[in-house]
Amino acid sequence: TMPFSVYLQQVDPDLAGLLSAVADASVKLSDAVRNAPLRNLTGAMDTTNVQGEIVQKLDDYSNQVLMDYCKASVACAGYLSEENEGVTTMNETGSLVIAVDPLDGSSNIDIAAPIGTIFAIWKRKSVAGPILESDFLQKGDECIAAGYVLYGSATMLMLSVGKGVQLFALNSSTATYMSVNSNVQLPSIGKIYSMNQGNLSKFEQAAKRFVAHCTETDKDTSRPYSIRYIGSMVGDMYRTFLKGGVFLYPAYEGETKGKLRLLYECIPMSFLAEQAGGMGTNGKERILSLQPTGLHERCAIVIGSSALVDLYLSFSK
Ligand code: P6P
Repeated sequence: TMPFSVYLQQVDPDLAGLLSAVADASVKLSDAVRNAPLRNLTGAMDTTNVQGEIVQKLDDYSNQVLMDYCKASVACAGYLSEENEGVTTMNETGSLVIAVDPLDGSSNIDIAAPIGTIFAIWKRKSVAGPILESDFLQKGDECIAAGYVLYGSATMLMLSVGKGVQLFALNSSTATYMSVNSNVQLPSIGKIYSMNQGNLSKFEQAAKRFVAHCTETDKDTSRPYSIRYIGSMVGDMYRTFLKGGVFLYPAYEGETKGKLRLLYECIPMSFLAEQAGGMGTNGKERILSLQPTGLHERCAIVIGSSALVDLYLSFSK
């Protein structure tokens, strides 16, 4: 099968350089995640991030590694991460900006559950020089590439450069990603829903109606569906791409935003979902059409098999 480096030969050189840097960083993170307990990399630091969340040691380490690798990629002009308050200039002559969740699902680090790195890449809007916040406040429809790395039972890289979705598996003995699927298709139907149902009473009405639908007994439509929830978006989304189903973190009643982050969680996952034939919405409209107004802006998300997302949208009317 094709090594990632051969796949990158068909990609625009600037973008290929940055994707190669992110892939190389993820090889390092995969090793760190799997050996964290023995390297004093589990547990929390005595700091909190811009969200007021306690920073896990591995969160900070992952962010540092990704910043180093992006800095070394001359095409990368700017870096945004959940772990950093503002935007960081990388190379003033670079043409690209990257928004990253360095280690999503870090509450799962200490219980050895799947976690991952999520990223989205845009062309900078400013001509050159120090990067600006406005370089990152771009719609998902303007995104030129997005992907994630899952540190699960295997380390998997799923990405798109706008020509469908490709999937690679890490060969840890050669530290090489090898192609395993050149055209990932998110199944249009599914029998799995994925949400923190503990919050159901707080979620908007459409979520309550959707869960009632999923849990109703109806043999003709294979209901009740199954619930699968890891509490780590990358793990829940990887299953959704392969098995179909829908992942939901809806808005609370009376609110429009959800818990997850628009720029470095919801947009990259929605970019991939649409490229794979699925849908990514906030329960009312396409996530890729939303105009971000804040770097760490939150967003509701209902994403996965088009039949299930459409059903949710019908409950939102
Ligand atoms: P809850 C992890 O902290 C995360 O950002 C996503 O990876 C995950 O899907 C979600 O939050 C879990 O949130 O409220 O169910 O614990």
